[in-house]
Amino acid sequence: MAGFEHYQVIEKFPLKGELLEAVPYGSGHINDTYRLTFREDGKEVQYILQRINSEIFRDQDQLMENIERVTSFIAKKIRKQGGNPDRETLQVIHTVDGKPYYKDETGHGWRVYPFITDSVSFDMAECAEDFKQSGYAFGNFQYFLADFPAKELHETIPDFHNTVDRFAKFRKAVEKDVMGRAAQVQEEIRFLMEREKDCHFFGDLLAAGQLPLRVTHNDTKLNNVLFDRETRKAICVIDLDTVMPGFAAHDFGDAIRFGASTALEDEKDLTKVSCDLKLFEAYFDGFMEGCRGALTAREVETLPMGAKIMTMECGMRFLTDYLEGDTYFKIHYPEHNLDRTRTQLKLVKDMEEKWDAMAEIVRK
Ligand code: ADP
Ligand code: GN1
Ligand code: MG
Repeated sequence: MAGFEHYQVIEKFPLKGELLEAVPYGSGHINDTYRLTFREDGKEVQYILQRINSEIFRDQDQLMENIERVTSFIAKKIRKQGGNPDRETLQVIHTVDGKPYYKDETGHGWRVYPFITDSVSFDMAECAEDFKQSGYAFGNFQYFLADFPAKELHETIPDFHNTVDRFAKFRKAVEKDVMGRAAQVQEEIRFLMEREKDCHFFGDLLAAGQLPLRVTHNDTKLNNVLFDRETRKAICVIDLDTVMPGFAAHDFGDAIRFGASTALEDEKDLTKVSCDLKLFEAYFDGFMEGCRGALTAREVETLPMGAKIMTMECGMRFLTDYLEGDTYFKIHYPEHNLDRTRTQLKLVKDMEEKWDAMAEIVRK
């Protein structure tokens, strides 16, 4: 099959039948994802095969342990509610040796999930109702995990949403300027430097005992939720690599950053990029419904700040990667990370201008 060469990996998993197709799938920035189609007893059966990014996820045993624990915990809750765990949560398919993933000779981990059939994911919200659905799914995800023993989860990427630490790494990248790109992005650097104090917001509240740590998803982009193709209901939260203790407002905020934007994350025409308050409100409603009253009043109050800080942090991460020579996020052309940076900074500016309206939506 054109572009696919990992046949020896497939053999490590108990997948039966004739392989009809293996194609790259989805638009994630981190892992290499393939959709496999087999013909088994006259029926077509599909799977997701993923090469886990071993540069980013250093301890893949711990990573897969987290995912198995979280998915089996969620599956029990789904069953109790009369739902269908085959459709509403990911489930890890073990290797023929009974392991949760296969490590190849180069140290890369590979895992297989059943493909959730008749599902789609979106890189942009097509309507407020879809986005509200995804808010419900992520709120519900948090609700399901509210009594999960958070301390037993491994930190798969240390300091993942520690914005103060992200800022320090960004500053270092500017100082080192290994690619000689800093001169070209002075405006973007200044924009972020002027907002350094915002980076402390959540850490300070935690230290003051004003916010709880919860089990959060930490990567709540719209394309990390699968929708039923027919009913357009959000069915399953995916991409569980970063499930760790965190703040509810970070999960809310990262979703707003990506899904309430009126343009794609890498749109070049910045006049198209803004934060749509109707989408913001729809997500808020869905998220609150999904959380089922679990959030404290203080947490709810911090949700708009979660949106601003997650957007700023993501812009900072894209710019750091651009300055460091594009070693973290997958890029499809040389200035991809710079285009992504610019949309995020435009969104931060737009959120600052719409601040009162955002605060009013969560106050009501
Ligand atoms: P990344 O970390 O690179 O973002 P994801 O786990 O999010 O990887 O997978 C990339 C894309 O593959 C998703 O956005 C989704 O479209 C699709 N996908 C992942 N897992 C499944 C699954 N079990 N069933 C159907 N589609 C899936
Ligand atoms: C990455 O894996 P993916 O594409 O869903 C990244 C997120 C960023 C996002 C920006 C593990 O998410 O943190 O917010 O790109 N995931 C990781 O689009 O770094
Ligand atoms: Mg993803």
